[in-house]
Amino acid sequence: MPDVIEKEQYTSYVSSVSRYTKLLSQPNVGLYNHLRGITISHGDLHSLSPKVRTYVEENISLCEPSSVHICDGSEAENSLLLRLMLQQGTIKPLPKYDNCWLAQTNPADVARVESRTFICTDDRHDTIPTPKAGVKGTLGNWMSPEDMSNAIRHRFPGCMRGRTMYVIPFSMGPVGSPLSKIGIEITDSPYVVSSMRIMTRVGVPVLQALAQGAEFVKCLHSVGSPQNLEAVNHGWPCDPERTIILHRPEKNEIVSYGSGYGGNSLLGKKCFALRIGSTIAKREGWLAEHMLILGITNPAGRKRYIAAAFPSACGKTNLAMMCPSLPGYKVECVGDDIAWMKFDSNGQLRAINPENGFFGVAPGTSSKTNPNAMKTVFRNTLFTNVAATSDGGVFWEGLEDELAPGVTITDWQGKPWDRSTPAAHPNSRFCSPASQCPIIDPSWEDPEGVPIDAILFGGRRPVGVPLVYEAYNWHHGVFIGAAMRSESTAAAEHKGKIIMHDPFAMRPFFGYNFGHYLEHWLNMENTFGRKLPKVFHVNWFRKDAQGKFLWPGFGENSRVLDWIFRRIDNEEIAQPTPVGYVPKTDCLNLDGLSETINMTELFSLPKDFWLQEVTDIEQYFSEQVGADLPVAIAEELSALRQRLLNM
Ligand code: OXD
Ligand code: MN
Repeated sequence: MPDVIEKEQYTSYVSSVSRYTKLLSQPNVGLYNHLRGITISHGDLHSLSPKVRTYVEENISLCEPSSVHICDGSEAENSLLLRLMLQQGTIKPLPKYDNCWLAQTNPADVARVESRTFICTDDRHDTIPTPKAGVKGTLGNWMSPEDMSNAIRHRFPGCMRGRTMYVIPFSMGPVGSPLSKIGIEITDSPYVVSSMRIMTRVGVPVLQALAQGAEFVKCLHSVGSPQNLEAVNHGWPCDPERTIILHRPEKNEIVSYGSGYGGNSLLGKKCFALRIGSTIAKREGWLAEHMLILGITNPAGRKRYIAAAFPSACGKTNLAMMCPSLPGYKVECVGDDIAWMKFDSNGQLRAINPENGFFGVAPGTSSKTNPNAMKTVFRNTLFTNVAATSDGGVFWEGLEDELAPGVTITDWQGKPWDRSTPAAHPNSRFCSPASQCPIIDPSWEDPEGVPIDAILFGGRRPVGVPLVYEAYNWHHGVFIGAAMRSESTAAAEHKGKIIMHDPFAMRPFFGYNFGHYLEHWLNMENTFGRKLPKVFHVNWFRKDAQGKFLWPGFGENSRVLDWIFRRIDNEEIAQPTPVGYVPKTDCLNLDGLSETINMTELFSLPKDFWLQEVTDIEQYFSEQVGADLPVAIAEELSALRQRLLNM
């Protein structure tokens, strides 16, 4: 799709960006570069560090764009991109709000595509454990570097012909933090540039760090040039039939082709911060995890930070932005999806949120479930695949009570909504700056990170799994993470509601062999003087025999956080069970709760269920992890079975 922004708009934009021009002299702006007659429409290739320049030039040669735009992350640049996307039909304005936009994707490009996501290493075993003969591995997909090169050769040559290549310098984490890392994303999608500007820190300080020789992760993305032209609809170019997402940990390199959907195209997020991030973390001795980070202050004014891993679309954003119902408690949000955590020299685990925004699931978000998200997302937000209202706003399932009277709804595919199908796609998203969250934590950008005192694992478990339990020790905690299971959701391409194993909520995001990942976690306790966080498992989703939730969830989850807070302080409010410590009778604060809770059912441990759970986990470990399962984890499983048998 050709770019049709007027030349004058570019010229006035470029001349308006004075702070930027200090860094990047402009001899090439509007002129032809020696590389295949490419126009450098913004920025100066020659001012880039040699390493960055080589990377960019190699990809210019490969993708053959007609022009190159080196991004500065400025407002002016973003306005230009928004105008371009409006012209191309990628976005529509949402006049009801301030600077909000709606993108509707090709219906074939709505979620992450795990089956087309690969980690590329010389040795397959570095990437995935060997599954049992005849069993399909589910802990990632491996590809050889040769096949990766072939996959690139079959897709990328000339894929940006007639279009602009954007070069996005970005930082995961506050620029300059010892915990942060830099990336460069090359893309042909203005939607990706605008979204990356929200989700990461883009711009001049990153270019300056690069000019001083900072290392960077290479991220190449193209929406592709579909062979089937019908795949280009509504201004959403993509190539679903040939979509592929490749990671080469050895070279800190990501290559993504064919999809514009965020999880596949905003390469700082899942591809860098989790997959490549976890491999860097393994090498450097830290943890890159699929976790929210929240700060919680108790009525006495003491503050603690907690990280929590739940699978995609299981309420991480809701918990991270919770309004506690328990009087005197305050929750503040550091991040809702990813945590990079490292022990400091005092043995304290510290975490940063490497992201700069929220790419949250819209359906289910409402003033009832997440008032803080509702106060975050109606400014400076790029919505994707939500429904539109006739008064210039958005709609999704869960907002029924907040609809202005008389408005009509257009569904996520642009058709009048007839209520027979969801108005918004179940994986529709908001992409909003984190700084807009009314409860953003004052330390959310602290370069040292925040101190983590507890790690929570959890998922959607309608049956058998109690509201909360605490691990006996670090090994037991790692086992609980390894044994995590959850009902499937819409964030990936899976169909139906099945209970899936999702260890550490990382199953789609491991950058290396899960068995080695478990060793890495277990080894965290091997350095003298470390203060290991306590580990818990939570489940807000248990149902009774009639299918009704046993626990009200949302703000009431503060009661569980209160118990966890007090356990961090070693209060004697826990009793042992076969699965771990649970609250002693009357030690979970239910004061003021309007509904009656069936605590016996909520905390019951049906023996048959749990013995079956142990059998399922054992089968999973043996089929999927095999010889790579650390002995310590197998021992934890046996110990759990023994405790259940003695129950
Ligand atoms: C996400 C996901 O988008 O986990 O955060 O899929
Ligand atoms: Mn996620």
